[in-house]
Amino acid sequence: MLYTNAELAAPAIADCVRDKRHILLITHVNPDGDAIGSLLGLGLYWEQIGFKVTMLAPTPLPNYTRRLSNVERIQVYSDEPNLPPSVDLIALVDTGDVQRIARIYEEQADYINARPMIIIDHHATNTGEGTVNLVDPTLSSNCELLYHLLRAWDAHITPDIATALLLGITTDTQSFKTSNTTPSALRAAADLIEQEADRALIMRDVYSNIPFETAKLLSLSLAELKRDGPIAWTFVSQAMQRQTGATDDATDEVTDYISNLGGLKATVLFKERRDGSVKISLRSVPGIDVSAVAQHFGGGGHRQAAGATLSGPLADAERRVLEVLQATVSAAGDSAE
Ligand SMILES: [Mn+2]
Repeated sequence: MLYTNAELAAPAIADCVRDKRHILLITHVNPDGDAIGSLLGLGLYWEQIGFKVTMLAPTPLPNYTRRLSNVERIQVYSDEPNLPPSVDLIALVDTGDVQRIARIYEEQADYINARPMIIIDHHATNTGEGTVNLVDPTLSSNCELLYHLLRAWDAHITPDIATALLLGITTDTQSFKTSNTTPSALRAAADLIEQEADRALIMRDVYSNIPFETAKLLSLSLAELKRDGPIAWTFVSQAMQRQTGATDDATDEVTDYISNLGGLKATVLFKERRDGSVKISLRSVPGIDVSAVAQHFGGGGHRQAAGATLSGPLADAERRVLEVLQATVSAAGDSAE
């Protein structure tokens, strides 16, 4: 059964859970704030009403979730690939399809197929392959969806649950900046703050937590920033990464920074990988579809945020991508904001 609304799904999910004892919650590979918030928000609630709960992420957690209370309860499959035999129900959260749980699905298909599964997700592409499915793509985040589900169940939302759910709404809306920042998302966030969500902890850890090495990398990369009319771009080389000691994900900070510059229609970051290939991260204003540019180079993504991997060297990749991007921006003319 596939539900698209939390109120309608609430009784069916409660029925499915009622006679179970041990629930395994799983989220997607490279978990983000919404994934971790979903594990903790739902996991802590089910624990509170008497279930044994195991929370599992396929790969390690992002740094900014490290100080959430109970986060140490989340097991990382790539560190410890043993699933408890006593589990009698699986719940998949914030995960568009089973491929997104990566190695867990590849190595544990029999284990997973032998158990009933609840799917709770907000990705439009989710086809609802579980025993009971709740997929609402109109919401900002999976944590907002869980918020509505908990409210429909009349659940007691503890401060820890509220903090977990607020984290997901905050990160999936990029701190209430993106177009999915709906009145409903803001109302859910307001209610969670009333339930004593630790908003200050989220803000500090998500936004005021940039490592020193990342800042040094950002400065080197911004020194190379170039502009041609409505397009700006820069690169991160392996030499820059070695020189600063910045981690691999530090380049996200560069992508974010240049995408927030005013007066541009599109930006690209070229990142040289260890094997010499070049990863591109494209961003654009509405009206410029950079996913088409990414697809041209065998990648993909969303209209306003997309990526691909090309063969190097850097200068060669720059020339090839800028040519296609310039054509795309010119074709859009003045219709793009
Ligand atoms: Mn999400």
